[in-house]
Amino acid sequence: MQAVVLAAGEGTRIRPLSASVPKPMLPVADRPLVAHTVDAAIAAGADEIVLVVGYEATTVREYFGSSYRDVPVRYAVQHEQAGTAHAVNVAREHLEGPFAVLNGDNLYDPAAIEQLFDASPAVCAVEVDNPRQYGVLRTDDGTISHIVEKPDEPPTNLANAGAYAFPAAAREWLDVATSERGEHEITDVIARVIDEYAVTPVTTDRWMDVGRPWELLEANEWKLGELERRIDGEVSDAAHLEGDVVVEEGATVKPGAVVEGPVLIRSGASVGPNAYVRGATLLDEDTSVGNAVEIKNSVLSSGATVSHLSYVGDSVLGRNVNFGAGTTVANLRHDDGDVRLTVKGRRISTGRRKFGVVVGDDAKTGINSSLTPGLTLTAGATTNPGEIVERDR
Ligand code: TTP
Repeated sequence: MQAVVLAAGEGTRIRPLSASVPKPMLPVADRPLVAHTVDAAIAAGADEIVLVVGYEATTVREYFGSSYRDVPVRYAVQHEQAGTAHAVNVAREHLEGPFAVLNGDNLYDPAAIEQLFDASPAVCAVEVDNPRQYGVLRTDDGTISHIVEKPDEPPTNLANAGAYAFPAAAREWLDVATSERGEHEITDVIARVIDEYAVTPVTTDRWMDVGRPWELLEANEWKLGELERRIDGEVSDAAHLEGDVVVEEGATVKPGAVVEGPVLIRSGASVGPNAYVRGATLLDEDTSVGNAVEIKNSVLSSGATVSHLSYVGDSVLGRNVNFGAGTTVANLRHDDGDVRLTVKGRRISTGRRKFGVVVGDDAKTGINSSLTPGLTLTAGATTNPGEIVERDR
């Protein structure tokens, strides 16, 4: 079966992390988010991957090339984000038989994708507490009888988990009308498939839609939690590694460092003397953690540097970010309330009591900067030495 993977979105809600990297290419453990989706499709038996790309498409093309894990990869370019059905429709010329469609910014349980392929035609479903925010499915006698997008009165709490196995005939049903939201939505394609076929719901317990910065942290918590201890890099005898820690070849851990898994230290990364790194933390390629720095439950994207005597907790740092010595991130509010973050100009709750900061690529902090919980620094932003930074910049 061919698998169409939707990776054309910019990820406006995850700005500034998507300033120059499309959301599907943001790091989740040892690979980009979308590579987890592609890997799940390949493990389920996909014989060809069709990637729908748009925003910053080159990054996606460079990663996957024309063949990935010996499976051919083709590309379809969506020039404007006109909706999920529109995205699949631009891949139409590549489709030759039954096909699957997966969201490139969702994390799936690979076992569920395998079941989905086996049960085709089928739709992946997940039980949620807040069905009003999703496409909601109704089932009768073990098949899906109805799908409705973001209903005021959801018929069930079974949400569409953004993974579908369609019959070949669906290729002709992709050109759907514009919805009330002004998009060509895949929900309307699914509705047609439900009308014409018995469509199986494949329920999954574990699924994530990565839309906002803290969800990238949560995606890493999930995938780093699956690590198994492996030490291929250079670790000092005087360092202490506990639990599921992976040190890739070409990474170094200096004397006195304490690393408590799950932690992934990727190739070219270095953990300085007396540093304390604790889970779930990703130190991506060529990152540098200085002397006596503490990093907790955070993502340091490739090339990021945190200089000596700094603290970073529950935060996401973009590529080549540079924290000056003594930079301290606060990740807890005095009132113990959930930390709020700016998403598309609005302050919204992360739902997390502990959350630090989101820092765009190439931003730099001056020495002894103090950063308050829920702060966003845009790509290339700077702070002054000794500054207390309470407002986004
Ligand atoms: P969304 O999360 O709705 O859009 P997005 O990824 O651009 O993020 P944001 O809302 O923060 O701007 O998209 C769901 C999936 O479908 C995602 O994998 C991107 C993909 N998509 C396309 O490929 N083309 C489209 O026209 C749309 C709307 C989505």
